[in-house]
Amino acid sequence: MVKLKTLIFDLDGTLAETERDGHRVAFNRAFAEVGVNWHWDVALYGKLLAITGGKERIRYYLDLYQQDFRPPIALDKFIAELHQTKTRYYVELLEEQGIPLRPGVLRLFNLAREQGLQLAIATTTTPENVMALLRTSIGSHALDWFDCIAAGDVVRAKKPAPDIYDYCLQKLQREPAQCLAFEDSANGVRAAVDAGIKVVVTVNDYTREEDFTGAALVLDHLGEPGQPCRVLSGDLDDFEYVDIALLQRLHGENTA
Ligand code: XBP
Ligand code: MG
Repeated sequence: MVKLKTLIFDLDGTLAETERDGHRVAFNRAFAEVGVNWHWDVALYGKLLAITGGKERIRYYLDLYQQDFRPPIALDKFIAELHQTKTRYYVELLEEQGIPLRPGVLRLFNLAREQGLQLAIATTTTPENVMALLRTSIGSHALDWFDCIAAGDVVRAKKPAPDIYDYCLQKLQREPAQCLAFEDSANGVRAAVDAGIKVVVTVNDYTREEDFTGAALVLDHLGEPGQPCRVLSGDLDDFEYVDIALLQRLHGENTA
């Protein structure tokens, strides 16, 4: 029996609802600062989320909606600088108003640490953003809770490619069967599943209707005592919220 050793968390949409009121707002502020009249409203941003990675998302938007745009400098450089501006606005936004963690996230981090499970992050977003979210939602000490923070451009192919999970497994020297992943999107599920890792999904308004084929469990959120989670697919047994015993059962360990 392979024991569950490591919980690997996606960041955006899974730890916190960062997309609509965080990244999207930061993109729009960056567009205004560099003087382009682009605006990503809530619905358009939902479509653009099909492409992971901020730089990749800007390029996708240009290909689809701004074919006449001629950048003042080479396009790669223009996008990279625009994206740096966006990251500055995103970190500022977190520092000024914060974005809370989703239900059950902090509780699960604490339980995992108490019960000797390792924590890691595998995300498409930029490393500064991971640090800023952990720092502003929990505190700087939380950065030490994660044995691997795999983020952004450390791999060439972003989710739905499995590369970021492969990278994380390699850094941690873990087998996929020793881990469970937590994701909010179909792209994230594909990445985890293709890396051979079982995945629990907590949906949000942008991802609720996506195809989560291959996920072990799909929930509305991780739940808290007194705030039970709802199952969208899979089996929660008698559990009202996600805890380590449930994860061990899902992973295939006999905890009886
Ligand atoms: C979500 C993403 C990211 C963010 C924006 O990543 O696709 O691109 O939307 O962040 P995940 P950047 O769900 O894997 O955490 O602009 O820094 O890419
Ligand atoms: Mg996500």
